[in-house]
Amino acid sequence: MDDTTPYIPPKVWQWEEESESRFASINRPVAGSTHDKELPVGKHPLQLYSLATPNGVKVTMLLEELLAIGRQDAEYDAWLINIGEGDQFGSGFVDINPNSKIPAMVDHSTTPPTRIFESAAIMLYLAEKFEAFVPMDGQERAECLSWLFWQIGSAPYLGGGFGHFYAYAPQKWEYPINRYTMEIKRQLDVLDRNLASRRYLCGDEYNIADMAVYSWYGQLVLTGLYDAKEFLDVASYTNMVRWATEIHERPAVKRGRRVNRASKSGLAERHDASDLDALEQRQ
Ligand SMILES: N[C@@H](CCC(=O)N[C@@H](CS)C(=O)NCC(=O)O)C(=O)O
Repeated sequence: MDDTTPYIPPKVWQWEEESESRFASINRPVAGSTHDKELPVGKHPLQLYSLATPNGVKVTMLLEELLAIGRQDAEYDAWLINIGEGDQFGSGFVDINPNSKIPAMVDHSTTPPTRIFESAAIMLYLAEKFEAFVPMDGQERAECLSWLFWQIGSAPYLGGGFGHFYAYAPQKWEYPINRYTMEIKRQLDVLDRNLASRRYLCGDEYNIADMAVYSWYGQLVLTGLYDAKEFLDVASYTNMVRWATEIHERPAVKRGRRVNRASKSGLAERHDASDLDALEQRQ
């Protein structure tokens, strides 16, 4: 691509395989599987196929929170789906998520087993199954679902928009960076204003909406997702920082963030609570 020549779109777009993008090996304009690969199945009813990105972490946070309140039937196997290697296009994964994105889950406690994809759908499924971390009726439930769906609608501007152009695109282009920075700062202000009078997003109770929003926006302001803390002046969103810090310190959140993370501080796969206990003892 030559930046000095303005791009004139052709009448019909044609796919030219990219070479410069970080995502060149996984970007395709078609759906479906690229190769045959069965998914492994472990000993627990809940089988999670995921990676410790913000979309993956919100589900492992919830599973660890359920275990922390004593729901032993929330024990799960978590298998690593390496999206950089194209595991999301294996036939077994596409069977449980035709959209080829992590996270995806299968609940083998039902006959036939239930497949669930889309992180918020998985969270709602689990929260309803275990009757925890989601209000079951009334205004509280409406508020929780509003913030949960807000996250799903808003985060693509953060990840696919701001994060892509600020951190991953081959060059820093002012137009998209300005456009998405404006939107992300507006979203941070939405959260900050809501949290000015509330301990958690929906009031006094911590629920799946907090987990989902924390995994993107909390990690953005605390851990420096996209290395943009200074650029976005995240410290100025003081209510957000207070809320995110409280969630960040929860033991179950710390455990959930380590699952499906192929690094020294994490576990590529998790098959038992003792896997995380052993990792915590080592560190
Ligand atoms: N709306 C989906 C988004 C999932 C998603 O975008 N997952 C990314 C990782 S964070 C992925 O699997 N990307 C692989 C690809 O695009 O091929 C959800 O919330 O589950």
